[in-house]
Amino acid sequence: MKPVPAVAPGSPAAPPGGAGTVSGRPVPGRRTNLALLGLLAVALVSGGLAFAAGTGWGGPVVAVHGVTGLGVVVLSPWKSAVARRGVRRRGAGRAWASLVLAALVVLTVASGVAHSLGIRTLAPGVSAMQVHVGAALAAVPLAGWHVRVRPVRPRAADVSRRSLLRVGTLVAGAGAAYAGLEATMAVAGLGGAERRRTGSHEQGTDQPSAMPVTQWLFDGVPAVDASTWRLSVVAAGSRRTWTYDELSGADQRLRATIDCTGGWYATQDWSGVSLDRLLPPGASGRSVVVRSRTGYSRRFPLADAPRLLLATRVGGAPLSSGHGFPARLVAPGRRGFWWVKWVDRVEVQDTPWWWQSPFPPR
Ligand code: HEM
Ligand SMILES: Nc1nc2c(c(=O)[nH]1)N[C@H]1C(S)=C(S)[C@@H](COP(=O)(O)O)O[C@H]1N2
Ligand SMILES: [Mo]
Repeated sequence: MKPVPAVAPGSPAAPPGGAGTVSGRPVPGRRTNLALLGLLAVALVSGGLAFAAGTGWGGPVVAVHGVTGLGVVVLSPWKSAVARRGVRRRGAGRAWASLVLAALVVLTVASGVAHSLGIRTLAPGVSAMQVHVGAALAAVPLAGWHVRVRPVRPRAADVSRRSLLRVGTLVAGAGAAYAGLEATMAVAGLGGAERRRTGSHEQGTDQPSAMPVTQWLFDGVPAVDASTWRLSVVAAGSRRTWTYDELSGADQRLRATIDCTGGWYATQDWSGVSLDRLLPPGASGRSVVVRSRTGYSRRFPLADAPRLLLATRVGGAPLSSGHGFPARLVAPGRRGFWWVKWVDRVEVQDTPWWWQSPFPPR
């Protein structure tokens, strides 16, 4: 056993500003840990909601996400003091899993800020947003374990006026960091200033070929032969099929913005036919499933059918294979993963629209 130097916390021998103190003051570990846990939980939930949100409530959710995420940075001097104290007591060998957790949280925050600043690609084919979400999700089981072995116990006294003031100070600090970052981006003319309220950056508006070809997870681009392709519309116990020529004659136009959770958006002029016009008159049910020939699908409220466009053209020209030829859904106000590509089937069902995985499983 190695002799451990006996330095009592707070004793004159403890270095000012060293482990266990911030600005020479001892750090109350329990409250720091509790605050960090709260921030991480809110950041995780708001991040997930930001992915699900369209344009309506997306703005406030993304702002809450940014503020809590930066709150982690504001709290980090205190947390690192607590952590260094723990490592000193127990030794780094027993803290490795906690150190991996810390590294993942640092990576999550750094890649989130990088994305916001407009640094969107971290390595060839690896976006900042992919790293951001990947690191955050990888941190979840480790954080669960961390809290299990070192439980943070809230106490009744935690809801005192004093601690409310502390939380207020923390939120104000995080809010200032958020506002400061936004202002810096605007002043420095950095890419992040033109972000949409979902946090996405503009890419390829009115230039469909400049718009990224994006798959949710595992889909590949199928080669579809327009002459043999058929769209099946199933409703009210009947099935009707449409050929490409029948469908591409339709010319309902819609200018709409696709906003991918990968962090980009583009506004285009789409044309095609709205789903309600494809359905037989009087088709009843609760939801309409729009399915890709790849098997990818999303379910929508039937009442939305008039506002969902099955597009065959974008910017006046037929869709490219990557963007969904021969037909893809245009779902205004919804995130990109709802915009099903290579559609070959539309079916009205009695199942409620929310009876599906919140994010596509494939
Ligand atoms: C505990 C986990 C997380 C932390 C600590 C965190 C932290 C952050 C931070 C600091 C930013 C930069 C904010 C800014 O500069 O304005 C950010 C941005 C972002 N994060 Fe997270 N995040 C977490 C999890 C997630 C998850 C799970 C998702 C999605 C599923 C997500 C989605 C986003 C998005 C879309 C942005 C861009 C927002 C913008 O540009 O304003 N985050 N995050
Ligand atoms: N069949 C199918 N449709 C899909 C996807 C997919 O993986 N498979 N990805 C969705 C996602 S996440 C986005 S952002 C848009 C991207 O459309 P684009 O490739 O035309 O830009 O398509 C959506 N439609
Ligand atoms: Mo996407």
